[in-house]
Amino acid sequence: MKSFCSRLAVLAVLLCAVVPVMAAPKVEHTAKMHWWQKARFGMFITWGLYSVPAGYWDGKPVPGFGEWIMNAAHIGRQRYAQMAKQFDPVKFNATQWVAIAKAAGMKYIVITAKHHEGFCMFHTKATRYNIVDATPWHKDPLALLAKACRRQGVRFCAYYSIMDWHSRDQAAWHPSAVRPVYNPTHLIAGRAAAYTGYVERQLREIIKQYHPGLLWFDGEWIGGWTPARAMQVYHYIRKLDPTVIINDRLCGGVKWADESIFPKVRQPAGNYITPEQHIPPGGLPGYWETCMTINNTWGYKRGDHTYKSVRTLLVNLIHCASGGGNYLLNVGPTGSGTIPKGEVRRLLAMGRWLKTNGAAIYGTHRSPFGQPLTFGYATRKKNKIYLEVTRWPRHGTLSVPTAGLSERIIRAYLLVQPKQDLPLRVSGSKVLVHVPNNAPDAIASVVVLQAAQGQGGK
Ligand code: H79
Repeated sequence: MKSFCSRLAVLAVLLCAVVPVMAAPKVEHTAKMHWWQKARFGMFITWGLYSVPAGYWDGKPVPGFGEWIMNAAHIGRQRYAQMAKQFDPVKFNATQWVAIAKAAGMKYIVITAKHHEGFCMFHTKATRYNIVDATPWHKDPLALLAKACRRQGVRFCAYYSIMDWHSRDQAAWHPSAVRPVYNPTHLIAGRAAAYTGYVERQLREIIKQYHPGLLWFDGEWIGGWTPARAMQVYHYIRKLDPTVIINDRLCGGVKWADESIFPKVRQPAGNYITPEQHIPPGGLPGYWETCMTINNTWGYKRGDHTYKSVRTLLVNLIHCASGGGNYLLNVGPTGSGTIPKGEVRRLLAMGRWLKTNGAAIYGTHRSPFGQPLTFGYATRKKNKIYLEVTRWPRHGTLSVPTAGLSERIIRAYLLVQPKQDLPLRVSGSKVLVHVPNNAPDAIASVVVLQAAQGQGGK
């Protein structure tokens, strides 16, 4: 929507004005990010009114993401809002949702408090357009999930869209009684302060009522959402709770497409960078998290069974960890309140792998090898280097290019057999590890290299 030049201009503004103000003191930032960085794997939950039509409107399938149906099917505000009366997710079970995340090895959940559609999935006094007041269900899923998270030791977090297709303070891109196109909306002249106030009231409720570990903003590209407005909200949040982590999408103008220029900024506008639907091959410097769909939609679409395989999902998680980033994997619960079986099944399979191989993922740092590895990926924790081998060698020798390593490798073993040394020898700039002929795991087997104590590493 914006040209590269105008984005560069925005970046220049950010560098000069926003960055020094937004950047938290280094030590505090590091401490605040600690739980999140260790977590490595989270669950995105995209749930809202759009889960009711589930990708169909007037009996016809609507192309695009399920949660974009209001925009894609050109549904008028009033007609769309009528769906609240049919939203009765009686099968919703917060304990079970959190248990699924936990069994998948996910350490945090991020649920849509309000998506672009503008419907609030929590009890708010700022509008009646919320799940407690406007649906026959009358319950607050965010309250129930926050409680279940606390009980099960999973971090509760919330997603919040700045773009709001229902808001009277925002005008549709193409307002029309018959064929509205909402995206991108713009703030109506003279209403920006009112909308910012609305956002602040809701964030205050979210922070006070549910104590989220992080706020995941989105939809910040709307017209009139200036860096100054974003800053105001940013400081408002920090005053309420300085420990809340904030992603990089609160500030208008900088989009996820700008990763190529982000590394040049010491501190992005927010606490971490959010690539969407792709994994930067060699990772990124600093804090980052790839969010991704498990099929081809975020919000539930009936009949979308285009699920990624367990192998793809696990390799994605490993790929993120090896680049020093998190993987935020999405589920799209149905209008009746269940997480689709095909999604649950895949998550549980990931959890089984993590149960035996989690040491290679949680609390690790990016690969110490300055290059891609032919056999898979690497992560590290202190003096241990984990090799997640997705292409097991056929002839019993794993060849590790150690040229970039400053340390000597003194021992190797399989993560699942920690007491049994694997023979190793140095050959030129490589360490050759003698491994069994058969891979211990069909998808990714972890070989641990132990480096000599006291050298390098974190
Ligand atoms: O919540 C998920 C998405 O709904 C939201 N971000 C993730 C986390 C998101 N908002 N915008 N985008 C993602 C960019 C994608 C825009 C698209 Fe479209 C929506 C592509 C197809 C539908 C609008 C219509 C832009 C292009 C056509």
